[in-house]
Amino acid sequence: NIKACIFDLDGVIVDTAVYHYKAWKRLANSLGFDFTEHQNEQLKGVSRVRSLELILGWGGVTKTPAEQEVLATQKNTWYMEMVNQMKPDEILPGAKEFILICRAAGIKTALGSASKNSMTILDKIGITNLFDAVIDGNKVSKAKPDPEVFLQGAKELSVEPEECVVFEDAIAGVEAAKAGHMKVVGIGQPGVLDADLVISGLDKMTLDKLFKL
Ligand code: B16
Ligand code: MG
Repeated sequence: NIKACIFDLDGVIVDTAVYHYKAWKRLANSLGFDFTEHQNEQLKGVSRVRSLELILGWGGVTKTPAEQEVLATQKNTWYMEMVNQMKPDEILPGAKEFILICRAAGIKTALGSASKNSMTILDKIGITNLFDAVIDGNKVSKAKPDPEVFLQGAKELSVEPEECVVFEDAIAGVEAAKAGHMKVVGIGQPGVLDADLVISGLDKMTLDKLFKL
C-alpha cells in the first residue's frame, strides 16, 4: 500500500549534474589535471566531501583536511554561480507533472537528496511548495548508500518505509532505498540500475505503474 513518493533531486528532477561536472572540472584543472565524463558518473549521488576525495585521488593529489575544505568551498562557489541562474524551465520533463499527480491522488511527496543546496535549487525552479518534507545533505550525517536520508523522509511524512517509493538515478541511491526496505524506481538506462522498475524519466511514470510496484 503506497502512501508516499520520495524523489532524489539531481538526475531525477533537474540535471544539475552538468553544473557539478563543470565546477569540479574547473577545480581539477586549477590543480593541473583533468578527469573524464565517464569518471564523473561516479560522483552522482555522492556527497561533496567524498566527491573531492575521489577527484583528488584521480589526479594523484594529496591535500590536508584544511586545504580540502577550501577546495570544496571554491567548487561550491562556482557551482552556485550556475545554480543561481537556474529557471523553472530546467525541471526535467514530466517531473513536476508526476509530483502533482501524486499529490492529487493523496500520496505524500518528499525530497531525498545528498545536496546541501537543495532548497536553493527548489526555489530557483519554483517547486518548493510541492513537497511535504525536504531531507537533504544538511539534515543527514550518513551519505547514500546509507538509507538515512530516505528513512528520515518516511519518518517526517509519518509513513512506514515499506509504504514508500523512491525515485533515484544513482547506483548509491538505489542501494540506499533498498537498504531502507523501500520500493525503488530507477531513472536512467535499463541494465545499469538494479531497481524494481527502470524508466528513462518521470515523463514515463504513471500512477498505474506506481501501484503495480
Ligand atoms: P552539494 P542528489 C547529489 O545530489 C549529486 O548527485 C552529487 O553529485 C553531489 O555531489 C551531491 O548532491 C552533493 O551536492 O555539493 O550541492 O551539497 O542526486 O542526491 O540530489
Ligand atoms: Mg541523483
